[in-house]
Amino acid sequence: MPPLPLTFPASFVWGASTAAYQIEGAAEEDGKGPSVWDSFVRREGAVRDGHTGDVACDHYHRFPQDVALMRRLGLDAYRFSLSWPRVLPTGEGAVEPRGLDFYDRLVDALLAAGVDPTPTLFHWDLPQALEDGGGWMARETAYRFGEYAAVVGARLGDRVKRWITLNEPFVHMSFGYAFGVHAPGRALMLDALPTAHHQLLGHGLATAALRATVPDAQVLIANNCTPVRLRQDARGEADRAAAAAYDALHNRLFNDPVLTGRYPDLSAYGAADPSWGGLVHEGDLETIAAPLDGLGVNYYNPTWITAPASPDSGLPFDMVEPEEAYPRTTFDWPVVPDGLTDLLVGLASRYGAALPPVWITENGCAQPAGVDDRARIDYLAGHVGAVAQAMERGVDVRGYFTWSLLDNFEWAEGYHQRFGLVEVDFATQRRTPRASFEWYRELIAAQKARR
Ligand code: IFM
Repeated sequence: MPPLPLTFPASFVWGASTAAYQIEGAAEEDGKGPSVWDSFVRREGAVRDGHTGDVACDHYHRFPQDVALMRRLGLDAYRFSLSWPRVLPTGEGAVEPRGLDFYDRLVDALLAAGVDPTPTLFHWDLPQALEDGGGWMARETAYRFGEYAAVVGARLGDRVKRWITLNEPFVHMSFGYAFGVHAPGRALMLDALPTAHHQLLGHGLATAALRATVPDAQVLIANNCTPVRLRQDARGEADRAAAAAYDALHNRLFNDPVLTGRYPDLSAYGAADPSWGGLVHEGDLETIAAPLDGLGVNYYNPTWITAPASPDSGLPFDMVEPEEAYPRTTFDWPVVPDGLTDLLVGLASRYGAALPPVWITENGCAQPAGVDDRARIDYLAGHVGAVAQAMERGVDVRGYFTWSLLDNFEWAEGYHQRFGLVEVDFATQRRTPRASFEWYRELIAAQKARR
């Protein structure tokens, strides 16, 4: 076993994350409306082996068992997402009380287990009815999101204090709307850029709604962030420009407006005009930049960039493989813990006083099936250590949520990629804690013993 990392402050929050469509199942139960994922999984070839989230981990029915696992783990907090169409089947209008009741019961069970509920309002399962009206390409969706935030804030806000608005708007824009490999499966390429602005506007409106409905709300956004790296053999001016362009699209497009009230320079993507051709209305950036209590950072690996090899590539960068032989996950993602330290130190240096406390809202790895997951322990130990190093270098990090508590539905990969501290047998729904569960339990217990 790798040594347990250094001591963290007594107030440091240890958590684990999941998302509604990936674990809940009960896709058509208790009045839930269809989401874009319910539709997408039925498209021929969209998801490996035709897997769907119809049942997933059946968490909708088995949540008491899952909360018991969290208690055993000693989690301080649990990050889950609310299914918008479970609460508002068409995304707006009439509330489905049975959907809200489910989250009410979950929140009560978590509190009874000493686990702080940390819901995310949107983790990619947009109500299909809203997608039919344009989805995140339509400005109206942002207003509907603000209204939905007010509904759940009013119901849960007496007990839930830490809220996350969006999960990874970059990934939703690029995979869902630009490449079409995730729901809603639209392949708009650079024409998908409006979905960035509309998600961010929704974030701002939801932040205002939560502040209005939840006394002492702490509001965060969970952005997927990557440190952009250059290979040794590609460090010319054009490579640096390509890296800056990629950084603008993946990181700064979602962090800058929220933290500084400005969009980065997107001229490399044909959006030179600051209003993006009239899409950004007066006052939008003020709404988006409403002060936050924390920045959620989801980190998996760095991205290596060079100048595009072909002038016809359509993008101002190429993604390449690193020259180093890093260990790989079953997703073939390189394992680079020091990328997390670089990322956090880089955020602090870029945003300075504008950076609120940082929360690692996702970090974890896909590993082979089986409970003896030594590679996951190495991954987690390395990354928790990387957080400690960033904190030693002055970055204010308040919590760490590993992805994920359970094996679950990994989007286009179906059930083929396993990220859980707990193995799930999807035929029987049997949960078996892995060696990494025990390792994380001991880590948390040791940190708590020092409190
Ligand atoms: O499973 C996903 C999660 O939904 C969003 N962040 C990355 C995870 C692993 O791919």
